[in-house]
Amino acid sequence: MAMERTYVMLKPDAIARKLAGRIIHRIEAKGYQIKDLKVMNLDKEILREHYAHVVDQPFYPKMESYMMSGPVWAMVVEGENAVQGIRMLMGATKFENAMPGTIRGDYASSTTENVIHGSDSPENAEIEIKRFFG
Ligand code: DGI
Repeated sequence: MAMERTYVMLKPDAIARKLAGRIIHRIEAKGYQIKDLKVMNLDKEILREHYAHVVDQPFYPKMESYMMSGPVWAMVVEGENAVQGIRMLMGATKFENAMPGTIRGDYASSTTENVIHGSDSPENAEIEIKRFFG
């Protein structure tokens, strides 16, 4: 398996609800390394870029205000097969499909307020790391 980097973001509800430590513990326990981490406040511009694939969806305005409701923790996470591995730790996008034992399954309160982002491919991981870390 290949060493990979992925972009992970703890979303505003995770920070507001003080879940960051518990979520980072799960990432470390799986054997991944946090290579970079910063606290950020996102604006409309970076959100429209990051969520370009859903910007025309009816839920977008609600998601945009949620994503701007407080700081996020942006992270570069490294490990073997880290892109797919983080997606598995995260759980499904849809609230009703996120399995118990996954981060979203255990902590998400809706499909919008779903605690965590992780890149969906190695290619997007590199684009997203550049987007958030320059
Ligand atoms: O990569 P994911 O975050 O799992 O999912 P995605 O890239 O398909 O969608 C990006 C975000 O958009 C997702 O984390 C939450 C939001 N979203 C996606 N589909 C829906 C949604 N929000 C609502 N309310 N309803 C949806 O059907």
